[in-house]
Amino acid sequence: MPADLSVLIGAGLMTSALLGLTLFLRERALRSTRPVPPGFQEHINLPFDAQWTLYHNSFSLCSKKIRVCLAEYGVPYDSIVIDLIETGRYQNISREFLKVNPAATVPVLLHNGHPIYESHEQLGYVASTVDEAGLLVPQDIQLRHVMDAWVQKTSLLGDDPIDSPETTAGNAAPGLTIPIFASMVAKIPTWKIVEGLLFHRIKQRAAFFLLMKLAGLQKVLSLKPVTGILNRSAKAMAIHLDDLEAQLGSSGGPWICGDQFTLADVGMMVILDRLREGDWLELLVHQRPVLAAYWQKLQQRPSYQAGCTDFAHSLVTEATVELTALKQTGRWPSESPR
Ligand SMILES: N[C@@H](CCC(=O)N[C@@H](CS)C(=O)NCC(=O)O)C(=O)O
Repeated sequence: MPADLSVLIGAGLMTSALLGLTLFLRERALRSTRPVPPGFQEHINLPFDAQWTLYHNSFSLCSKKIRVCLAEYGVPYDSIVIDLIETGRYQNISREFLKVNPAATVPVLLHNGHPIYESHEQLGYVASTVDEAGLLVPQDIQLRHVMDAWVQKTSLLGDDPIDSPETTAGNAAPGLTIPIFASMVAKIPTWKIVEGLLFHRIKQRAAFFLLMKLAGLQKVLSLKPVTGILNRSAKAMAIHLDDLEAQLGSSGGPWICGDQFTLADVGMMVILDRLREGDWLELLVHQRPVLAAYWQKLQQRPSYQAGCTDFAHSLVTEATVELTALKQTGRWPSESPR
């Protein structure tokens, strides 16, 4: 090859690489992410058409919680569905959504254009705004403390959802969701997951999804670190559910605070629904009779349909079928987490 041609090719490659890097850095700057403070953000004004706007995902646990809450109150809202990687694409790290939540998570509730971050904060905010009559919030101060404690116990707290399942039942749920994630992500193209590695604030989340995609469901379920997380999360969840069984017994039921359905039951409903989706009910719920009866009653509430089943995602439905089949053929779980 003539010397001046190879110089030309080299220069062309260098220019393309520099152009690629510039475009990547520009895009990364436009999609910069950061943690956000919890609660109502009075100083932030976002475009809105209705008094309440909900940015949410059909599968996300925290999104279900606020949908159920709004349904209980009969509060109408503008619904904006945001995809997460498990439901098809990283829409939560798009430039548009990062203007709504620079932390790149759902749900985000807007009240007259002001965002409220963190789903447990959203429950409290909605109640304090629309619930003068105390429909979902006990008037009795002792019961109010019980409710607050259980809203906390059903919350998903912190940045690493898998790290501390002992903290709350909400934090024990993501670990138990891994099998569903693995099944869902098998149907998502790899390049879409790689987008998360480039732009997601928490790279290990994207890296974990890529690992699940590359390994496949059955392999994922046999990996030692994964079985470790599953066992630890299931053990922690079993303890949270023992507490709940005891609370339902001492309150006299049918709800956590006795005869009043409260925000605490909203939080618990979606966790139990997650256990249904992951085919964990037999192991964790059916053997606790009071809890099993409670779960039956929860499913009869119209808000369960409005917040959970009306949003059933086909990839989740398929995942549940797949996991049930794996269990029935004895291929999973290899050991009982209890
Ligand atoms: N503590 C937050 C948790 C928010 C959160 O982590 N949401 C998940 C779905 S449940 C999410 O948006 N994940 C997207 C991602 O990490 O890419 C809350 O309660 O709102």
